[in-house]
Amino acid sequence: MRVEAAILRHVEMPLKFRFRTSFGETTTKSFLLLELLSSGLSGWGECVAEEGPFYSPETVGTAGHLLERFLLPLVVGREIASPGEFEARAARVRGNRMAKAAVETALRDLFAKAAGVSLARALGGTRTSIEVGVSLGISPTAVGMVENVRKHVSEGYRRIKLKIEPGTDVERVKAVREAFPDIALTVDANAAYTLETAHLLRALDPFGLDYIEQPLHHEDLVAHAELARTLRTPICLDESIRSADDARAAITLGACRVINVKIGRVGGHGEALRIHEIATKAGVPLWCGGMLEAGVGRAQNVAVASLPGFVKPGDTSSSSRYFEEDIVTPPLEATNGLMPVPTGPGIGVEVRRDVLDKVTLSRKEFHL
Ligand code: NPQ
Ligand code: MG
Repeated sequence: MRVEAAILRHVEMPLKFRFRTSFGETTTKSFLLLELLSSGLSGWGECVAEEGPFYSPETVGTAGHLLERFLLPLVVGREIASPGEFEARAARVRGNRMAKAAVETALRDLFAKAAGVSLARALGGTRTSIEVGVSLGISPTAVGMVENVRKHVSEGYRRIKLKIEPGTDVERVKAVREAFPDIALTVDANAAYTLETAHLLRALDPFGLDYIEQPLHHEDLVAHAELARTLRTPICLDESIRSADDARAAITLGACRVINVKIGRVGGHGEALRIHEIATKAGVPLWCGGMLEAGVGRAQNVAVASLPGFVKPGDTSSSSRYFEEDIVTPPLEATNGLMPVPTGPGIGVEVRRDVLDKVTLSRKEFHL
């Protein structure tokens, strides 16, 4: 097919809550939204890079630069036979995976729409609904944390993940576990610990966590392997896994027993599928992470999470938890911790252009 034009929007949406992690706090979601046009169809990709380089080195600004200068010229005004052909053309661009994923996911949506199939099925997804959990930010008090957990347990979410940082970690986990002895509970450190502070992580072993997510520095697989030998709780890697090669290395080293897949972090669905193959063969369970996505990115997540290797509840909770009004319809909503996988063509949800216009800060069009 021929991609006739691209529209790149910078969008900002207020969040319904303050989200605090070990690396910072946010109250708005700012992101790039890419629309690729071909023969009357629109393919949509949401770039998950944030304003600041704190979760990942990429930002809204760097991704905009990469898209405009290096990535969109690889597709706009050109024939392209498959999303894989974009990956091949973009292979000489190093890193910048979130920027690449914006194009790759938009192409996946476009090709699935052209074929009249859902993106979930085009990727090899088999589930009709996916199990979802929630990721809860660090609250000022243990009591507040327990109340937040209570709310989401009562809504039926299948797993509760607590963001943690050194100092409040053991107290918070202990309080939540005592209030809810039987829930599936995990923690996410976003790389806030070192081997020197790892005794705090070992102190979490008695609480029966399903896993500890990304405890150590994102570039240190060997340290994670070392930590794993002193912990009973499995380690799940998020930031450290940027590619299928990283996944293979981490599994081989014993650095993790669970992997969080984020499409943006790994550069698109193609790389996510390769991680899926490696992890499935190795018996490593996967789940789909989240980046506080609006409707387009959330639908892209639901599609990949419908693959058979995604066996643990992911972070793709209801859109209405995050936003008063989402940019897609129907909104992606979980009931009793189950999110239905859309069956319509492509991502299976429609972009609401009236809502999108209200939250668009700027817009650029690209033609040949
Ligand atoms: C994680 N997400 O798994 C991330 C990190 C994260 C849902 O826990 C703005 C945009 C703020 C994306 C904060 C969840 C963010 C963000 C944290 C992603 O590690
Ligand atoms: Mg994480």
